[in-house]
Amino acid sequence: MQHATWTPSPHATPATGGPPRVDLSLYLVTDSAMAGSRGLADVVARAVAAGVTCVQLREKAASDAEVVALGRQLVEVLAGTGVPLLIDDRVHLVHPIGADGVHIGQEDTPPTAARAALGPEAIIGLSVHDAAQVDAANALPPATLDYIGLGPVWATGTKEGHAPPIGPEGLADLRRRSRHRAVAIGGVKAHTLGELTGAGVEGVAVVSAICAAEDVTAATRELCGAWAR
Ligand code: 3NM
Repeated sequence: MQHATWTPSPHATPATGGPPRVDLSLYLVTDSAMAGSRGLADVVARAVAAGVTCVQLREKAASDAEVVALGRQLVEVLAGTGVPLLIDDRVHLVHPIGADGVHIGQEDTPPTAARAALGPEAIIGLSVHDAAQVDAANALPPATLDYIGLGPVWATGTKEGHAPPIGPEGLADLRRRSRHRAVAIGGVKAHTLGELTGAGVEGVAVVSAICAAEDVTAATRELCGAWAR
C-alpha cells in the first residue's frame, strides 16, 4: 500500500508497454461538497498521508476556472508524495493544472483523442460499465489506456443516473474479460471491500468513504487495512 514499496502487479498491462505508472490500490475520487468546510486540499492531504495511492479531481458542477484553482492546490499537496493527480473528463485542463493525466467517461473525449492530446507520458483511465464497453476498450490501440474503472459495483448515491450495479461477480467477470488493469468503483466501503478480494482488480476507488468521513485519516487507514487483507 505504501507508495515507496509498491511493485507492479504481475498482470499489469501498461499503456506504453513499460511498467505501470499508477498504483491503483486505494484511489480517491474527490467531492468538494462532501469535504465541506474542511476544504478539499485538507481532506486530500490527510488521505494521502494515510495511504491513498492515486487522486482524481472530479468536480462536475465546477467551472473550468474553479477546477484549475482546485487542481493547482492539489498539485501542491501531492508534490513529493509520488501520488499522481488525474483530472476527471476535462482533457484541456490537464496541462494548465500540471496534472499527471485524465480520467474519462464513456460520454467524454474518446480515449484515442485524449491520448493524442496529452501525449505518451500522461496517465489515462476510462470508466467502463459492461462487457461491450470492456470489449471496446480491449480493441483500442495498445498504448491508449493505463487502466479502466469498473462499476458501479453497488448502487451509490454519489453518482446520479449511474449504470446498473454489476456486483462482485460481475466485477470479476469484467476484470477477467479486460486486458487492462482495473479499479473497482461504486459503493465501496471498508466493510464491503472484503467481497471484492477474488475479483482480480488492481485497486478500489472511493468517493464518499473518504470525502464524507468525519475522520479522514481513520477512514483511509481502515480502507487500506481492508484492502491489504
Ligand atoms: N463513477 P462512492 S460510480 C464517480 O460506476 C463514480 O463509473 C462510478 O462513489 C462508475 O464511492 C461513482 O461514494 C461514484 O459510492 C462512487
